[in-house]
Amino acid sequence: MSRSESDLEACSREPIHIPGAIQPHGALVVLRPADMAVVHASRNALEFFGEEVAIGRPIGGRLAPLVAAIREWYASSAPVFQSNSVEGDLQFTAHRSGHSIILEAERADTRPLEGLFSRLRGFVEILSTRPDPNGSLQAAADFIRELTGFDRVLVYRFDPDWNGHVVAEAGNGNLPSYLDLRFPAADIPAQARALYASNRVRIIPDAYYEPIAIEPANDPETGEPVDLSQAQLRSVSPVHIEYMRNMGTAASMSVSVMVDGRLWGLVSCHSAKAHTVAGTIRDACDFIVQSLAMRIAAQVHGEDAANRVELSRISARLLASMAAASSWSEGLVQAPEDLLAQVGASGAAIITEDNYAAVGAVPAERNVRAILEWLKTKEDQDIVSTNSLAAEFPQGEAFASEASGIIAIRISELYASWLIWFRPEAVRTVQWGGNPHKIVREEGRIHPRKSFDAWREQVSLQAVPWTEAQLSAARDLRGAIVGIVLRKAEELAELSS
Ligand code: BLA
Repeated sequence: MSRSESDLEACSREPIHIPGAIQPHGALVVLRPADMAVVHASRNALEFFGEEVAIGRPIGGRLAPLVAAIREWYASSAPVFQSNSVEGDLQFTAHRSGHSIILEAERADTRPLEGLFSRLRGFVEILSTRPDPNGSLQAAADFIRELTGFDRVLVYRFDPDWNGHVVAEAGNGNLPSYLDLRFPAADIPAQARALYASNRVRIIPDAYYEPIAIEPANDPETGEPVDLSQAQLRSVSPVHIEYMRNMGTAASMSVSVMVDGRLWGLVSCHSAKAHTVAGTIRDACDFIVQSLAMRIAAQVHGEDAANRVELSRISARLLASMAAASSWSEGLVQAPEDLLAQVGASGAAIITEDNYAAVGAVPAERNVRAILEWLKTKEDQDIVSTNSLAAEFPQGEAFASEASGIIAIRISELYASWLIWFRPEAVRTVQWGGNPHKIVREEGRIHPRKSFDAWREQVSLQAVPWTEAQLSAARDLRGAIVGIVLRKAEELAELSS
């Protein structure tokens, strides 16, 4: 069965922030700030917090110093509270959730973190001195693997459609290599990606865990379930647990790579057997990944700036050429290389009331005119673009080799003047981690695929997608041409008056 829209929607509708349960490697209580009374507690609270914690009663006794510290933090603006137990065996973390405080306890790492800071410094050094960005991705994967002891660490990058691509990997051979494989967007549905953009680190030490319920399920005052968006121990989606088991991974940790406020990718770690990483090391991983993200952002900004400079040179030459010619269309045709370079196209056609001109690789004129008829049906759009013309305009399949990608800009409504850029079909082979079209549906529910063996797909009738920058360059040129056309019209009007 192939993946349908509704399958994907079903995945992204699961409210993963309110599972009503936690994973068993720690315990959680929800406190009312006014009196530090326990409103909710996970069923295993006794095991971690001791008898001082009981639903409906303020925390006190042996935990009084902890409560005092939490009060002090609550009055401050720090987002997260962290402290170790007096014995040093537990790590407490607290954060605000609505009008409540969520306090979590986990086993602390009692091993000394010898040399962690000097190793972190060494890593930042590598980032700042390695000019090639792939070297930084690899260095981060290597370092995180060494620090956490996971079997395999992947750097996973999202494409504009939210499919993922494994761009770096460090492993010890216990798990198969996924380097260079792609994974479909639905593997990490939209609500999970949104959550991961705000809460950057998550761990599932044992995919065979039994969830621990939070009691009571709903707040007696508000009737709302506990929002675990920012919790460390949140019990994870059963679909994802199944996914991990199918993948042969019993443990997973992933850290969000945020670039310019957007989820760029994840550093995703796995082990074949259950494996845990203490909070301190997870924090170090977050630091490593955010340092990597800054390096990536610097790279992206550098490339953008260089492209903008190049583009402004091209645009300036096109404007000069149009100004010198008797018409805008003639001006563009006289600078064919710049016309194509403006958006990175292989061909362009200009259709005006009384003229037809083409440069580079374009379909036959009658086919361009057929595209034009289709464009005219898009009355409200001044710019139309696609990287798969045949998908929207089936007739286009016949000339996909010149025109799988188009950007069309409407210059004049009145005379149906258009400039259309073309890109050829780029047949490519995508190597997926398992057949992404194979969705398993049993008992009325969607299940993740069972095999993640490399699966090759030939993608045809598609061009290399236009980038945001190229579309905006097309829009800019349209603005310039429309300006010229208007000015010409005014001059003509003045002459004739
Ligand atoms: C979550 N899916 C995730 C996460 C990853 C992946 C990394 C984050 C949780 C974690 O760190 O383990 C996917 N894991 C991958 C990918 C690779 C990997 C792509 O190792 C590749 C190397 N998943 C499905 C389908 C659905 C689905 C069909 O395959 C929906 C029906 C859902 N995935 C799903 C959900 C979550 C998830 C709901 C959120 C889990 C949570 O945080 O509660």
